[in-house]
Amino acid sequence: MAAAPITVEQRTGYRVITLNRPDRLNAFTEDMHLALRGALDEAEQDKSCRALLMTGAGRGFCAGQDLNDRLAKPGEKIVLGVTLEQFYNPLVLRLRALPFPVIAAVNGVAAGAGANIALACDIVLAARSAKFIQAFAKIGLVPDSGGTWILPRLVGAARARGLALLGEPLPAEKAEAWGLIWKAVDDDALMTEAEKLCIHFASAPTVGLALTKRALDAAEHNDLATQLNLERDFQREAGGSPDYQEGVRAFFEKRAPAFKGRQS
Ligand code: LHQ
Repeated sequence: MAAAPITVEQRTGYRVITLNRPDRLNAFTEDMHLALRGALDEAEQDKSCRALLMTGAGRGFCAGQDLNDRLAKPGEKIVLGVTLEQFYNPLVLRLRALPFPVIAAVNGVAAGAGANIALACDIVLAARSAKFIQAFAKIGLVPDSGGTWILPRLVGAARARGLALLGEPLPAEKAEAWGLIWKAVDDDALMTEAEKLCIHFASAPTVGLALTKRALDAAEHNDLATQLNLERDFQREAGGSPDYQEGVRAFFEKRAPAFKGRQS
């Protein structure tokens, strides 16, 4: 029997999803997409889940689309747009919209859609030996899974163009220096550092953090006046949450807050 394309571990307050096709550097197949979609549904439905950690099994994070799955046989026409519409586009939007922080622990190479799915996560940690490759340029494709949207926003126009048009590997430390990712860490510290973040988020004021994610995404297309109005509305909502009351009380009582997160 073939191994499951992803594994899911439930920890206290968070879940770990591991892409699990190590012999193909965790390249995506339809089965993997469907399994991941199901795992994200379950994480979102579980109100005790307050963070998600995504990583890859073996030496790679994800090599993007499994090219065997999308190879046209003679006389056959493969319409790649359909694959994006059915699988990659909803996945990227879903990761951004999840009501808790999503952490990518990039343990090795992240190429093609694999790189851009990592970059769609809220906080990207990478092992020092990992690299990010906009591999599309090497096979006649266009950066997808949000690559053309997120790259210029993270690293600026000049670097985005260089990365997208050349498809050269960008090592983790340079990715950090360029602002593409949050941090590069020693390989053997990657999972501990990523788990530390999840443990932090597992007792954080999740409702406020979810609103923060939405506000930052909305800021990508709003003008200042619209964004100020959105901040006002979200602050009203956050300010009405039990976690805000608890945060302020704990501050004055000089103790650690006991936030309830999504269950409050
Ligand atoms: C793979 C793959 C792979 C299958 C490594 N597929 N087997 C969306 C919508 C629809 C269609 C098209 O695409 C998209 C989005 C995309 O993601 S397009 C971009 C697809 N990805 C790529 O073009 C990357 C292809 N892979 C590579 O360039 C290299 O494998 C990298 C640079 C990632 C890693 O290089 P190495 O560390 O030297 O490893 P390797 O090349 O030896 O790979 C290990 C094995 O994994 C190998 O199989 P083998 O049987 O020889 O051991 C590869 O064939 C297999 N593999 N990526 N995407």
